[in-house]
Amino acid sequence: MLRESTPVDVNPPSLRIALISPKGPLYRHRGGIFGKSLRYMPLTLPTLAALVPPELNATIQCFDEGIADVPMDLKADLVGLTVITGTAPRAYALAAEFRQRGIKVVLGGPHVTLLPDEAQQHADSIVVGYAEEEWPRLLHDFVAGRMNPRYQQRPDFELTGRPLPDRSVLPEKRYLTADVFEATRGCVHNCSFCVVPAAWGRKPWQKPVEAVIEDLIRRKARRAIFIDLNLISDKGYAARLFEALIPLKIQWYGLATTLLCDDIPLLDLAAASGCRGLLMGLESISNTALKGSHKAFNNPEEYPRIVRELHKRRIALQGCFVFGLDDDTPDVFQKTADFAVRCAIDLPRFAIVTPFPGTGLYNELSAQDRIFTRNWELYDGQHVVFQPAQMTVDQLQKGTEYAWKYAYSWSNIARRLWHSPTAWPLALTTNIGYRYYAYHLDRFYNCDIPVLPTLSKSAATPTALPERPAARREGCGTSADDVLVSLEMRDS
Ligand code: B12
Ligand code: SF4
Repeated sequence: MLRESTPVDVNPPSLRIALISPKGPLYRHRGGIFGKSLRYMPLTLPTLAALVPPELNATIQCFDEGIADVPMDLKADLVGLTVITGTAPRAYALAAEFRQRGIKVVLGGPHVTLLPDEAQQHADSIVVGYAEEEWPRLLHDFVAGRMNPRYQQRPDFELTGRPLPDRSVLPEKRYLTADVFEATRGCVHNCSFCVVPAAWGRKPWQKPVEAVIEDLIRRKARRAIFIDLNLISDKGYAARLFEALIPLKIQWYGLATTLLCDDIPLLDLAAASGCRGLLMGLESISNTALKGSHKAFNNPEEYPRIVRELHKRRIALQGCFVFGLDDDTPDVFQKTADFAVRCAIDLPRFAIVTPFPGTGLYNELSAQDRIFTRNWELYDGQHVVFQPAQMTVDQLQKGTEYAWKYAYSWSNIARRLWHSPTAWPLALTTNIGYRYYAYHLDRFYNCDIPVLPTLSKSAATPTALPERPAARREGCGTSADDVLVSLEMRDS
């Protein structure tokens, strides 16, 4: 099988596949928040590339629009696009352009899994759910001239026996790190705003621990990022993984729920295995709001202890809060930001709650007719897309901005850092990066990318996009060079 990290013309092989991760307002090579200092290699395209059956003798080109736009003269027999909600307009526009040129288009990813009927209208075929079995099946069918319009993950799907991601399909030098790993998928919880249970159910899938270790050793990784949304979904598996990591003597960063700090032996094991930073979804300091979001296992009274337990073990915390839950009143911003400072959270983050389609929250707000835009580009945790219960759209937007500025004022950075377990220079650099971001939200975040600037105009309006509301800014990100910071996921 031929693999290319940069697109070059080759003699026509039996099958030319192009895999694309389309850009969105946040993740794009110019103007977004993920500059090189924050950009780590995405795993979706390397995972899909590794799944292409060798017997097809395919040429695979991969394009991550976080580092460069897809070239206009792309030549391929089949294009596969990965789609999240925020990138759906761009993905659909690219799909229309390629289809107009006679190239078959396959769509997959979280948004396709959440809204398959919508995605179907923009593709020759879609893959719903995880694609480890269906993508190779689709490719064989394509070559045989009988590709189906839809492939669906089977109920007995497992992550065992899958090939390791092929990171050579992306140019490693364009990323801060390619040492990005995945041990598990899914989550056992059911938080109402979360895409994971909505898209994939509540089963925790696991790669064999040996396969994860093999991947780490093969990469000679010293500092690893685990993208798993909740590494401790299955505590038994987590313990086995952490034990197996100890001999590697690496440092690692990942995501877990606050429940890790209820299990001190597991927390000790995580620390011993090299855990140096965790992202946790604290979400709210209101028990009522947490209960309403089906996340009652978070207890705000415990947050100070959680921070202390982590700091004792030299683990830094990126603590994420969301604003706009129905229990939130206009004083929530000051109270939450104050709380984050008092608790000495290393990196507090504030997002606007987003009702991603398919989630319980979306269904609830939709039934109450409170969603005022379905322009998917705005579904990113940075924009208000629904009518909040106890404040105006503007209060929610501006209040979130205020919380950022408050938490990252010089005096509050100093108060938080006093307790930080991270080496001072790094902790300070990271906080300065966040501070810069907090004070330039408008500049960093806007939806100013044309849906299809590089390709022909004919396909620029394939979707009737809904209106863009005036209220749009905010963001969460930084230019600081810290892998923990780059864990930009909103979960756990
Ligand atoms: C790593 C990650 C990132 C990274 C890298 C993103 C990237 N381009 O890969 C960064 C930090 C940049 C990022 C940013 C954001 N992310 Co993100 N991210 C993830 C995360 C944790 C892992 C993705 C991953 O690599 N998974 C491993 C691969 C192997 O799995 P996969 O992508 O699902 O692919 C499998 C299938 O879906 C399918 N598949 C996927 N694509 C395709 C395409 C084809 C053709 C086929 C056949 C199959 C297929 O096959 C694969 C193998 O089974 C996911 C959560 C999750 N677990 O999915 C969130 C997630 C994708 N992110 C999410 C969000 C909201 C964001 C942000 C908006 C957050 C923010 N406010 O900053 C930004 C937006 C970025 C953008 N593109 O505009 C949401 C998306 C929700 C939605 N409906 O849109 C998710 C699902 C998290 C969540 N629970 O809310 N993210
Ligand atoms: S928010 Fe976190 S804990 Fe809740 S379902 Fe999603 S991944 Fe699981």
